[in-house]
Amino acid sequence: MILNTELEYKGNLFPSKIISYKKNLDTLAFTTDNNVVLHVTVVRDSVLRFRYTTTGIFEKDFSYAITKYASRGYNLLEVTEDEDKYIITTAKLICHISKADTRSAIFDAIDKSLICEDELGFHWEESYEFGGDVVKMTKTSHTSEAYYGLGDKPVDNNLKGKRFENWVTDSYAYTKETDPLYKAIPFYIGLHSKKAYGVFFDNTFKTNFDFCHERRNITSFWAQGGEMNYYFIYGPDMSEVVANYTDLTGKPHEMPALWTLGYHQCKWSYYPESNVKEIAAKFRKLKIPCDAIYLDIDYMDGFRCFTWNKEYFPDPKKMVKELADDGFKTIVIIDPGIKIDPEYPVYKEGLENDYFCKRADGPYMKGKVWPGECYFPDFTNPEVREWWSNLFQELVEDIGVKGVWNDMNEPAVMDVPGKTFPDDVRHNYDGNRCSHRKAHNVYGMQMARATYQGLKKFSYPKRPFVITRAAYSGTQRYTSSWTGDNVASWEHLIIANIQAQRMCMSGYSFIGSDIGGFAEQPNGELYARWIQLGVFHPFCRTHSSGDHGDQEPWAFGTNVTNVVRKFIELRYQLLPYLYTAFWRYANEGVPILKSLVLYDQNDPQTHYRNDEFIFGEKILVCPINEPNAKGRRMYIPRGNWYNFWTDEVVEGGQELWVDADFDSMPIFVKEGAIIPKYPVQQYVGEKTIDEVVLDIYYKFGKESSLVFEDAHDGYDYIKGRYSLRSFNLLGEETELYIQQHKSGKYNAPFETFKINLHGFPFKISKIKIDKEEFLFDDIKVNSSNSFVVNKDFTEIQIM
Ligand code: MIG
Repeated sequence: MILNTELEYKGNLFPSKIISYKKNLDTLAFTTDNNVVLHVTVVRDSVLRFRYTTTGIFEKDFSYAITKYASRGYNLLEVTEDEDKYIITTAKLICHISKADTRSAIFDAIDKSLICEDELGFHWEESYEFGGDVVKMTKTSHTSEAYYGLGDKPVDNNLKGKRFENWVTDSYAYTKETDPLYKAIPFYIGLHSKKAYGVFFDNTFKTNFDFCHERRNITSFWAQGGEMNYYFIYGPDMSEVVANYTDLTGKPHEMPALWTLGYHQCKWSYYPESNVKEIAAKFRKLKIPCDAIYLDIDYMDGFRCFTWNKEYFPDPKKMVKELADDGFKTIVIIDPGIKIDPEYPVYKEGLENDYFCKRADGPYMKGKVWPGECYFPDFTNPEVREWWSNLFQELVEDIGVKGVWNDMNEPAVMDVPGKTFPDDVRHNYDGNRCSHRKAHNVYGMQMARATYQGLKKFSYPKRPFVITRAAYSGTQRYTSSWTGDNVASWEHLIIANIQAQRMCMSGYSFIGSDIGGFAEQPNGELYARWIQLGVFHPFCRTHSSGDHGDQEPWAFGTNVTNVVRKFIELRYQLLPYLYTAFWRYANEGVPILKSLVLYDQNDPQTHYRNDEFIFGEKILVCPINEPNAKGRRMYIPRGNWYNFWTDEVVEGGQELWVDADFDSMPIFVKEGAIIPKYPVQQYVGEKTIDEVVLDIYYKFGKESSLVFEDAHDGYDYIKGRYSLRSFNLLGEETELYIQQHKSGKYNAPFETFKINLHGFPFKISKIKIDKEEFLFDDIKVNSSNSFVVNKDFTEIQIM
C-alpha cells in the first residue's frame, strides 16, 4: 500500500534549462527539460503576458478579467538569442529570458535601463490536497522602489513593506489594517528611477502579494492554484500603466447617466413608503440637491429578492412614479441568497432549472443570510446569468426602478467560519468547472454582471445603473462600487480617501464610500467634512446602518446642513467637469481621481502622499482629516495653483498651510484651466441649462482643457451625437487667447457661455471674438471680469 505522507512534500520546484523555443505569431513558447512551458505573448509593444504550465499542458485560456475589447498589436517583435538567453525586442521593451531557468529581465527599449527582473522567478509547490500547484513568483525590488494599486486595501498609498491577500470578504467595520476586504484586484504598480510599470496577476484563486515585507529587496506574489499567468505593463508614465491595465480589463461599457453622478441618499432602511417620501420631500424643502434614494433590504417580503413588503410599500409603482416626478430615481438592493421557500417563484425556478450552487458531493450549498436559509445561484454559469438578468424585468420596466445595488455578493454567509462558501462548492465558471477556491473571487463580479445585463436590457433606451460591493479585476466594465461597511470615525474618512484613490489607480474609477460612515454615528463636524471629501468622489452617497441615529444632511443642525448644501451644490455645478473626466475614463482609461504620485511621479515628494489628490484633470483637493481644524498643511504639487475660494496663486512643489474653516476645504485649480459649470439644480434635468459657465484661470503659457457633453443619458452619443470641446489657452503678458475646437454632432440646448476670468495680471480694454473687435463696454464685462459669448466661438482674444 502506498500512503501519501508529509514525506511526499517536495518543497519549491523550479523550471530547469530551456530545451526548445518556438514562435507562433505573437506568442513565444519556451519548453524546459522538466516539462515547464513558458508562453510569452506580446500583447502590445508595452504589454507582455507571461504564462507558465508545469505539466507541458496549458489550461483552456479563459479569463473573466480580460475584455474582448482590449487593444492588441505591436509595431515590432524581434527574437534573437545568445549563449545564455533569448532576447525579445518590441518598440518599447527588451525582455531577456534566461536559458538556464526561464527567469526574465525587462528593460526599457529606448534607454536600455532595467525595469524589472526576476529574482527566483517562477517556481511552484505541488498541491497534494487539491491537485495542481501553488504557483509563485519573486522579483527583485530596486532600493528606492515604491508600490501602488491593489484595489481597496485600506493602507497608505505606497504599499512598500506590506503583505496582502486577495480573497473577497465581507468585512463589517474594518480598520486601517484589515486585509482582505471586499475586492480582489491583483494588480500593482512599481515605480523606481522615474519609471513605472505594472503587474496584473490574472489568477482568481486566493492570491498574495508581498512588497519587501518578508525580504527587504524582494517583491513576490503567489496563488493557491491555477497558472502563473501575469501581464507586465510598461509605462514609463504611471498614467500609461493604469490606462493600459484598464484597456486590458475594460472600461465602463457605457457612460453613466448624468444623474448617477449626482448626490444619492441611502440608509438601512428607509421604510415604510411614508418615510421614504418624507425624506425625499425634505431634500426639496431644504433645497439640498439629490438625485437618488435607496431601498435597503426591508422593502422586500421577508428578504425575498424581487418581491415587495406590501405592508410597507402597498403600491411600489405609484411610489416610484411619484418620487420620479420629483426628480428622485429609486434604487433597490438585491442580494444573491434566494430563500428556501417552495412557494417562492424565484426559488422554484432556480430549483427546476438546476441554477443553484452545489457542494462537491451533490447537496445544494445552503447558507444563512438575511432571508434565513438560502440557496445561491451559480452566477458563473452563463445560463444562470441570463435567467437572473430577466428577473429584473418587472422591477425596471413595470415598477420603474432606475438602479440596482448588489450587496453580500462576496458571497457573504452568516454564522460560519470564513464568512463565505466552503471550498468544495462547485461552479460552472463558464464551462471550466471548478471549486469555490477558484470561483470565489469572481462570484460577486458575475452576479453584478448578470444584474447589469438585466438593467441594460430593461432600462433601454436609457443607460443602466448598478452598484456592487464585491469585485474582481474587470468588474468596472459593468458597475459602480462602494467601499463597504466602514465606520463613522475620522480614521475612516482618511481610509475612504485612500481607498477611492487606490481604486481609481486600479482601473476602477466609479467608486465612493458610505459618506459619514456605515457603522456608528458621526457628529455633525465629521459628517460635513466627509461630505466635503465625498462630493469629489465619482460615486457620492450617504449611507448608514441607521441603528445609531439619523444621517441625513439635516440631521446635525442648521450649521451642518448649510455646509453640506454648499458642497453638494458645488458638485452639481461641477457636473460637466466630472462628466468630462468620466468620459476620459470610459474612453481612454484615465482615472477620474489621481493620487499625487500618479499626477507627478517625477517629484519624489509625491511618493508618500496620501491625502491630496487631483479630481479630474485640473482640480487639487485635500480633505480635512481631524476635528476642530481651521485649515491644514498639505503638499501642493509642482506648478502654479489658484486657491479656489480666494483666487490667490500659490506655487507648488512645497508644503503649505491652507486655511479651511468648517465651511470650507482646501481646493485649488491648476493655472490655465478652463472649468465648465452648470447652474445648481435640485436634480439632474430639473432645469434646461441655457448657459454654461466657463471659469478661466489665467496662465502665462499654454494649457488645454476639454468639455464633453451629450444628452446625459441614452446611447445617441455612441452614434456621434456628443460634443467634445477642446479649449487651447495661450497667455501672454498683456494678452490671452482661447481657441475652441468642437467635434461631434450633439448640439446642446444652451446658446451661450458665461466666461469668468480669474487672476488676470492686466487690465482688460478690448476683447475680440472670432476676430471681431468689441469695446470693453459693448460686451458688458462687469466688475468681476465676466462676459457672455456664443457657445460656438472659435477664438477669443483678450487684451
Ligand atoms: O449584513 O443590507 O454593506 O450597505 O446596508 C448587512 C444591509 C447587509 C451590508 C451592506 C450595507 C447594507 C446592509 N448589508
